Amino acid sequence: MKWELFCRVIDNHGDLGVCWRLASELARRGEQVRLWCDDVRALAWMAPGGQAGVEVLPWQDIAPPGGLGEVVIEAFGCEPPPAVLADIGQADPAPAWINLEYLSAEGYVARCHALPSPVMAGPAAGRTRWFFYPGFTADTGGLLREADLLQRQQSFDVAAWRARHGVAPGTLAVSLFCYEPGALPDLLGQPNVHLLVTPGRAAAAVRALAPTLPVTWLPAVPQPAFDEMLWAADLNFVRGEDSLLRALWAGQPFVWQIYPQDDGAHAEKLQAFLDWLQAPPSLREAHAVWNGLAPGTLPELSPARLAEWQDCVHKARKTLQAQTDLATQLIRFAHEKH
Ligand code: TRH
Repeated sequence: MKWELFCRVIDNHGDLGVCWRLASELARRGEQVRLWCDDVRALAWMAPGGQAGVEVLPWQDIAPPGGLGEVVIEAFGCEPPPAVLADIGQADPAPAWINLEYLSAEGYVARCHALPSPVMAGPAAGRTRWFFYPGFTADTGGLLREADLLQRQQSFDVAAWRARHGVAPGTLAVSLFCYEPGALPDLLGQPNVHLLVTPGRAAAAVRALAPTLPVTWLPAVPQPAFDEMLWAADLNFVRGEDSLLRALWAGQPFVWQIYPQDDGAHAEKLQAFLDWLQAPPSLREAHAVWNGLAPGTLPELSPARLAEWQDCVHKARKTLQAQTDLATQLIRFAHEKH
């Protein structure tokens, strides 16, 4: 099928990061995707090689050249431009029009997944838009997982990566992709740590604290190389949406800095995720402190503690691997609704 995927970048890299992973995975499965985005600058490092089957276009208020695709996806509730809405209103048959939502482990996700939302006004009046919720349980839209992910991971050389990045044998390699967590000084004070710092906000936050421990300042790398960093580290600090999922697939212990919301809704969202994860108390405590939701300091990163966290991640990953991935579900859903 032909897919029109609309993405607006609000801030940071998750909006485009998720859309690019989805677009390229759909294309690898034989779909044809046009990705319409208002700010594609990050693709220069996230996906410098592009992907056969994905055409990237600037966000513009025009009818899609050559006719509207059979599927229209608006990512995270960004409404397509009026000319596209007019096409949706007129196309016969109507396209499968899908709102791809943010990822959450909260209970409303399963309740709202795949619900219709009839459009009452505007150029697409009379059409139906469908909610598609990614999620961690079988009654949701599932999670993005490339068909070749496991194979790529199995053939990856962890030791070579660590040597290339100057990680001395016996040190704890900790990757850092975060905003500005108040508990960052705690992490910098942990013994025997080698920090792998991603560029942007994480690097600025670390630089401001003048760390004394060994640090590798990483460049911005393509998504597959970002995944490799997560596979190579002993502990991953991730943030937002896409890197959380990648940390889960990596199977290494991780601590997630959730995207903070003004109304504080992120606290409940984090809780729901930790409940789903069946996180042990020390991992919950680390999340509370790292997200500024509880006073205190990060627990010591001892080998026994990291082994406990890893065990928890492995169990969760195994459950997820038995579920149908998002691209498979989305293709099925689009066929059904077209
Ligand atoms: O950048 P983020 O904080 O994005 C956030 C979240 O998506 C959040 O839910 C959303 O509301 C907000 O943006 C607007 O974190 P996230 O989601 O992990 O996205 C980062 C992307 O950047 C991810 O696809 C991985 C990619 N990346 C690389 O490909 N290479 C790199 O070197 C780095 C540092 C990141």
